[in-house]
Amino acid sequence: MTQKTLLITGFDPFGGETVNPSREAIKLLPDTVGGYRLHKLEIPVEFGRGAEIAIGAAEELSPDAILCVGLAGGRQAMTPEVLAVNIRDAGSPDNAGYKPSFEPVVPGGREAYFTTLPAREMTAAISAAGLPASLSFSAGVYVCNDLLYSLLHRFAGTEVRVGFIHVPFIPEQGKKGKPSMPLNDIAKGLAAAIEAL
Ligand code: PCA
Repeated sequence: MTQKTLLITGFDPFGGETVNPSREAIKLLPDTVGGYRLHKLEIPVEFGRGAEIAIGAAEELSPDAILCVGLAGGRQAMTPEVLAVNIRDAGSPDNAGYKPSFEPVVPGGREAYFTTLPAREMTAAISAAGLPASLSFSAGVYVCNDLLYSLLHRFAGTEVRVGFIHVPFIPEQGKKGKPSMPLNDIAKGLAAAIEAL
């Protein structure tokens, strides 16, 4: 069996936090999962530049698939994303201080793209691993959506499949009253999702 390649990305901390569970969780994954050789990449929480770094790495690596992971604080489950929209709108500035207000990700680009990874199967696989999962129909309009839209736009019509999973806070972030998931469980859920690709 030939081994496939997966580019998997996690984000830097943002919004005053000191950790981002997405970045920590991908560090815990082994180098090979479900027939995929993993290539891990850390992405800055910056509109445009985050996507450029991911696209540059993908053009060099020619992966079979790209799976991006980000934090969605407040969600209580791991949520594979169904679509990305051509909107940038930030409630607070990104890590470069940029705070767009209803701008396109790609001027003239189509309104939205569906993910090209099997989001429903990934959701089912995470659930089957005994972890909370649900399908999400909005990746928001912040940097995570910017990254997903940009990658889907760049690799549209190619064989490179692209998807995204938002993950909850981890308990160490100390968000009282907000749902969280242990970091190990997030990593286990990601591994289950990759096995479903
Ligand atoms: N979550 C943010 C950006 C980086 C991250 O981990 C988002 O959902 O857009």
